[in-house]
Amino acid sequence: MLPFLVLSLFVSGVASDPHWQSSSSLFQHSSADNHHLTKDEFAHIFLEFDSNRDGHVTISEFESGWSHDQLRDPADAGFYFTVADVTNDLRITKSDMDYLFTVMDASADDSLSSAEFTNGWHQLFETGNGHGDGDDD
Ligand SMILES: [Ca+2]
Ligand SMILES: [Ca+2]
Repeated sequence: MLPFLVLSLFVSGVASDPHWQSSSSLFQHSSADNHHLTKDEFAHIFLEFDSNRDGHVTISEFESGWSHDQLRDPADAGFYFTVADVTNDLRITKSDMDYLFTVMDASADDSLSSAEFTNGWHQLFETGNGHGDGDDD
């Protein structure tokens, strides 16, 4: 009985790995060659939450994907979503992802190095300063 319980906890809780916990592990997880992140690989970070596969991530998809991982703080979901939803239309679409990618791609060569990604991620999600237009009310 107990081994089964432990196993099912493991499968439900740990199977989706906590890679959003750190930007460098997120980079390693997402980059095929471990050196660069293409625009598609970057988009895939967000599209992992797109449970109905329609190409954009709604807040409810994001929140349910997020809370799947017990190691993430559920209170962070809304914050991350708000930062990623650059266009403020309550869905993370290709335009949002392209914008975030372009902001992070300091050398403008259409790929993100590990440094560009971790710096950009830190700027966006760890300082809470993703929207630079001062349009808070
Ligand atoms: Ca969707
Ligand atoms: Ca959006």
